[in-house]
Amino acid sequence: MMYPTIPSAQTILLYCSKFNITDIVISPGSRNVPLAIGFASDKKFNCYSIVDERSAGFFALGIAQQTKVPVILLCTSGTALLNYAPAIAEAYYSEIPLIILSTDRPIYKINIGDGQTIDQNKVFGNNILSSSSLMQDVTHQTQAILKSNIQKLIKTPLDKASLKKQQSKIQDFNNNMVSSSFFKAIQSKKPVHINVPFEEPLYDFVSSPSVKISSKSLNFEVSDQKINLDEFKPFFKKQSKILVLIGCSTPNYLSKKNLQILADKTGIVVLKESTSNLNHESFFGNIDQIIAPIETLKNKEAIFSNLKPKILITLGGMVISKKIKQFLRNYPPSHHFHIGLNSPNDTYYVGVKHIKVDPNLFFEKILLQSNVDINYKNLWVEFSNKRHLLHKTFIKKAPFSDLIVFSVLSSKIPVNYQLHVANSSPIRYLQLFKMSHFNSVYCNRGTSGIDGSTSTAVGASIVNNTPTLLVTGDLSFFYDVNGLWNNYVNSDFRIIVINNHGGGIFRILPGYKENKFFSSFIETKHSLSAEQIAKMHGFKYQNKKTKLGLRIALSSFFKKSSAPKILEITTSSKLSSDTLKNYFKFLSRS
Ligand SMILES: Cc1ncc(C[n+]2csc(CCOP(=O)(O)OP(=O)(O)O)c2C)c(N)n1
Repeated sequence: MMYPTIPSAQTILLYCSKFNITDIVISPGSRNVPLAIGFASDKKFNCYSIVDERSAGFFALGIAQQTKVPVILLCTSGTALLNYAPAIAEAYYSEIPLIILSTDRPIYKINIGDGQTIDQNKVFGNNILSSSSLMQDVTHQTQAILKSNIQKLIKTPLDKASLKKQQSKIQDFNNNMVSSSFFKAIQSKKPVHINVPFEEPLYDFVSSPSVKISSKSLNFEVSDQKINLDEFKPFFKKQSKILVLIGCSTPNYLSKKNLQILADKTGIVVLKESTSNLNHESFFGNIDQIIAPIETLKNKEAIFSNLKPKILITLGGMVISKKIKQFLRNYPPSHHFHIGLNSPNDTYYVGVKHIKVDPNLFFEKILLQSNVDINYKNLWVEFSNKRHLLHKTFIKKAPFSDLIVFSVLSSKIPVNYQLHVANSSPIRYLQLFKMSHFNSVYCNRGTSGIDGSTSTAVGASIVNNTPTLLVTGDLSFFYDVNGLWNNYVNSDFRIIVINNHGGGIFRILPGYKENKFFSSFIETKHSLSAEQIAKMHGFKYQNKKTKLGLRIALSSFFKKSSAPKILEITTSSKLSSDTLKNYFKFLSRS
């Protein structure tokens, strides 16, 4: 192992070892050489090299999304750091832990005309859990510091003993800052930023560290005991309409036993989304399919009032369906409890109460003994069954369009694949199909960006144990094409690009009206294809334009191959939006 001679660089490396943070995504530069080579020279670190920092940010997010352990992002000084911003915001709102290490010039070289410098402090504003800067070591290049010393980094007059004392204070400060930032990222599952100033030379290394970090171990245990669950029991005593809504979550968020309890407890209505990753056939998985048609009915007030829950329980993260948000805002529950260690959102404006415990504990101690109105679920079943039959009838006759692409995909994606879906219409279309056999669906819903889906999927694919499929729209795909510019795309990686030549979502969002500016500035129509990109990055490529063609392509698409594959499906955005509108009209039939 090569330890940089700079004490603060050693400190970071030692704390990474101590906290077992081993995935390191490095973007090239000069200022970050001490850390980049320090990490790369130690076998315990898995180092990944990615040039484009925007892509590197999402790649790291993909890894941490799977492992739930912070991933280090390391970059040089200047604008490099700013390119992490989209991934950091996504990580912050999706509660995924990242540790951003930006290396910097010493403070006396900033804003004086030195190259590649910006003010790197707190650049992510409020979209990050914490931002801090380490103190510059005064024993490294003492003479260079003294030459400027405007900021009085070194107190003079100076002798050996005083320098040692000053450095010891700096070491304590840095130990504290690094360990507390790491602790926050691990504990809160959110991103943190540490800015680290280094003076040159940057290429000096030794074989063992000279700094000492604190040997104190930190307690990461979350104490459930502090929460008195009994105080919530009265809410669940009276016969109640209870609705559980599961947002973005992971497959094992609830134990199998509790999932079964939730399904069997007659009367509790469970709504889930594609990204909930908690499945049971008695859960309602196609929220928009149930709710959207009701909105057009004459007696919608009466129906929605009956479907309105008394108690809303939310689990997991972000909810995708706009329809459920509208419904619960217009017909608010009396109580909203958010269960789990992640942050609650007062999405429905009723004053969410956060029960910060492992959901399994809540289910065993409270929900098992709750008193549920058994007719409530029957009402949901009635609506759901009816819409499902209409859905099937419509799909049989519908023309080849984005909706039909998802209908075919929903039954053809092998269960052993991990599925990553881009924003925004792909994930919304997917929600219309029963995917209850599928337990591994991910989408960047923290901030719903189209800027990092490919990079995230590639990052996730290198740590999950299954093959990975990314389903994306054309704009999202072209936006994040640098997600393929790295050496980590496995041969079993698959991409399906649904190319409707622009942002098809804008034709299906409520309020859309065609006008002469729409095509250029909103839909951003284009005639690009993924073919040359596939060629450039060594992917096998096919393009299909019909349902039969798609079926034929899918029959071999998932088979093992020596290279990754892209399947581009060309659809018409006008026909697709018309078909979706007709679909919801058809579902509204009484
Ligand atoms: C970084 C970012 N910029 C802009 C948007 C707004 N936006 C949402 S969806 C979308 C279009 C996506 O188009 P495409 O990927 O082709 O999928 P389609 O809607 O056609 O299915 C845009 C621009 C966003 N979500 N994120």
